[in-house]
Amino acid sequence: MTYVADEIASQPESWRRAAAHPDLSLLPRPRQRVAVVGCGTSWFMAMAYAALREAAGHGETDAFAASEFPRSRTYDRVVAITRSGTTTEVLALNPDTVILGDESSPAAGAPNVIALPWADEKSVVQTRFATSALALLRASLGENLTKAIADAQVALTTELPAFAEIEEVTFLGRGWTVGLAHEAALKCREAAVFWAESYPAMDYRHGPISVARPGRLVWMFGEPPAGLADEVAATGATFVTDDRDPMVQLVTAQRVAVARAALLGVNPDTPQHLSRSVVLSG
Ligand code: F1P
Repeated sequence: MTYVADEIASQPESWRRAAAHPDLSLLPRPRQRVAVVGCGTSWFMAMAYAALREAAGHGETDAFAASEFPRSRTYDRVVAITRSGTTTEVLALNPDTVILGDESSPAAGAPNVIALPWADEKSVVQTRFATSALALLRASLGENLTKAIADAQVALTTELPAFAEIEEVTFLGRGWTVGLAHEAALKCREAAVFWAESYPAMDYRHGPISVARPGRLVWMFGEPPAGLADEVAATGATFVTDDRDPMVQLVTAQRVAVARAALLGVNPDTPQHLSRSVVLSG
């Protein structure tokens, strides 16, 4: 068993704890104008939350890679998602609110800290912390995650689709699931050195569909746009989707990444060229 496999398996219980977090009141209030920032996986969770918060009518919410934050803009609140609490670009923004894994890190000095120490991970690649942060954020918007948590438990042991012959995967999303699609593709690249792309589903038609062909997979998180399944099928690529909660679909994608790593003889706990936290010097 790898660390990452253990962490994937502990997600349902971690989501349950996150959804009942006592510090949800530290998050921005409705109508506040909010920027949510992070790096890598944490940025993709920020994207998902921003889309959900705005769609729920809680106010304008933008997501940025911390390195690309537009400093000329004014926000009521800047929320950072960071597992390590040491990522250089995140700390440079002095966020007022931090959703944090490691409570002993510099980010714990922010004015509002929502800590999920139980969701912190040994792995370099993130699974449990990221999805638990998103579970917390979804709960803060009033979502009931009971069914998603039960379905995630089932998803941990469901037989995986036979992807051994697949040479490439493209993940697609719409609205808040665009961030999940980016995260699923990153998991394949990080954990398995397995090439995967990701796009907003409607934009997939505007170019990326050109590389669809037999032996390649197109995997939609959430409800597909009308006609897309047929358009992909016509290319010979395999179109995959289901009606489970998209965070549950992500659990399956995480397991596929780990299974793919095993198939390729790659250790998902030691991704090449990547460290647990990217700390820049100078
Ligand atoms: C985020 C990050 C990711 C990277 C890897 C390690 O750090 O550096 O960018 O993909 O998973 O973590 P953090 O700010 O959430 O600790």
